[in-house]
Parts: sequence; C-alpha cells; structure tokens
Amino acid sequence: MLEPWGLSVFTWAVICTGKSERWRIGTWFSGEFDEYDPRVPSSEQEQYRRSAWVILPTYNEAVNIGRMVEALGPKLTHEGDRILIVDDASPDGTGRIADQIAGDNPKVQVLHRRIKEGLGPAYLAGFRVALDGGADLIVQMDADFSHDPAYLPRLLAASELADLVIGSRYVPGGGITEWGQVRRLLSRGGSLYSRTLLRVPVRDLTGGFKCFRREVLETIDLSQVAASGYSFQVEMTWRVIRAGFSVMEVPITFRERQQGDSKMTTAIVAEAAWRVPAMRFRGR
Ligand SMILES: Nc1nc2c(ncn2[C@@H]2O[C@H](COP(=O)(O)OP(=O)(O)O)[C@@H](O)[C@H]2O)c(=O)[nH]1
Ligand SMILES: [Mg+2]
Repeated sequence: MLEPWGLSVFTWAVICTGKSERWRIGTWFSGEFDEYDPRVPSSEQEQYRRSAWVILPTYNEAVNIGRMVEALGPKLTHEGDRILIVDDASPDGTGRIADQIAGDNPKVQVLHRRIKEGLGPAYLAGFRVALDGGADLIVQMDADFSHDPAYLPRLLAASELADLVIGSRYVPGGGITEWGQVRRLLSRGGSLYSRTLLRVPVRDLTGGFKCFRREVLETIDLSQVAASGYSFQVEMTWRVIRAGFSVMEVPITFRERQQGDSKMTTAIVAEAAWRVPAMRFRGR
C-alpha cells in the first residue's frame, strides 16, 4: 500500500508529466500533510527542514499581532526560523506592539515602513530582509488569522517537493468559511479570470498563504514586480511559473478575519482587473 507521502509524490509526478507539459504545477491530493515522512522520527526530520522566515504584513492589526506570533511560535522549531512583521506605520500602534514582542522574543523582527503602500511593496521589502537574513524558505501570510498558523507545517513540508507552495482554497480538501456571497464570488471570479487570461492551471491564483524557496525570490527580479493589492499574489505566482519553477497547491481552509477591519477596497479590485490582462499581454 502506498503511504500518503508516497502517494502525493506519485500524484504530483503524474500531473507534472501528463497534464501540464509547459508548466511544472501540481496539487497535493493526499490526506496526511503534516509530516515529512511518517517513517522517520520527528526529531530527525527537524534536522532536514530548512530555516523559514514568516513574513506578516500589518496595517492596523493591534488586536491580532500578539496572538498571531503566539500561535506561530510552536511551529517555528528550526533554530534559523524567524517571524518578520512588516508594519506600515499603523495608526493603531501595531508597530509599537510589534517592537515590544520583538524585545521579548529573539525570533521576531520588525520592519517599519513610513507609508502604507499596499500589500505588494510591504511583502517585497520583507522578502529582501529575509533573503539578507539567510532564510532558506520564505513564507507569506496574513496577520489576521484568515491564514491558520496550523497549516504552516503543511506548507513547509510541501516545500520539499516544490519551489513555490500555495495554500489553496480551491483544491480538494480546501475551502472558505464565514465569507458572504459577494466576497466568495469576487475571489472565485478573480481566480477564474486570472487563470483563464494567464492560461495557467493554478486553482488559487489570488491566494496569499505561500512558501517560496529562497532560490525563487533570488531569481525573480523583485524590482520589476509592479502590483500592490490582490494582483500582487497573481503576479508573483505568474512570474514564478514563467521562470520555470515548480508550483504545488496544498489545501487550506480560509476563514474570515475575526477581529479588526479588512483593507480591501474597490481600487484593489480594479487594479487586479486591468493588471492581470496587462501581465498576459506584456509578452514573455
Ligand atoms: N504592511 C502592510 N500590510 C497590509 C497592507 N494592506 C493590508 N495589509 C495586511 O495584509 C493582510 C491582509 O489584509 P486584509 O486587510 O486582511 O485583506 P483581506 O484579507 O483581503 O480583507 C493583513 O495582515 C493586513 O494587515 C499595507 O498596505 N501594508
Ligand atoms: Mg484578511
């Protein structure tokens, strides 16, 4: 009998060689994700895992940031693991709270930026700091618990198999809770729109819970990344695929933020609407 791990590798290999000749894209369909290999004791597996930096962009997340760092703590078992909070001068004092957390926890660092420029520039600044700091794996996730820290080991484990791992709502086993119809439609529509225009078989192109291997971010010219809102997620994945890296989607359940306010605006949606076709037609 094939173990889940073997099965997932097999499934991925089939997808890579069969369905998608041009891109190396796959989905992890197996049911057991959270272990590297069930046959190896976990203490030994830790030695194999590479260091991970988790980038948390924050704008007015004072109610969430402390709990978020606490929830991530037990998952950051490698000595090189770090959390990097990228705060854009949040008026609610998130930056100050982050500094306090960093003062008490040597695994936490804070990058303060003067102005709010959107998610894209905040992540790009965070990526550069993580690369300079020696991160092997760079994880990006929302700081509002929409991305559950419990899935972090799953993403890290899958990064043994693919250059970019996407926590995906739209593969078997993934989903969304507590979202209204409008938001669901927007997300589904956005993914379908991008997928169709860019002609890539990634299900969750707008997803923002991802793990990049460092080589990926070193190869892509980050100074060329133009998108700032949701389309940042699409643009990054698109650039990764075009650079020939492998992509794997692993299922996650996304939940609406419980506290604080969303920064989503019509301008962010509008940006995605024109930027995605622009990406496609800019040529390769
Ligand atoms: N540093 C920074 N973080 C941001 C900015 N916009 C959103 N965020 C953070 O990005 C994450 C996702 O944003 P959120 O408002 O939850 O968007 P939504 O989930 O699409 O509603 C959260 O952690 C936000 O605090 C920004 O301009 N700068
Ligand atoms: Mg959110």
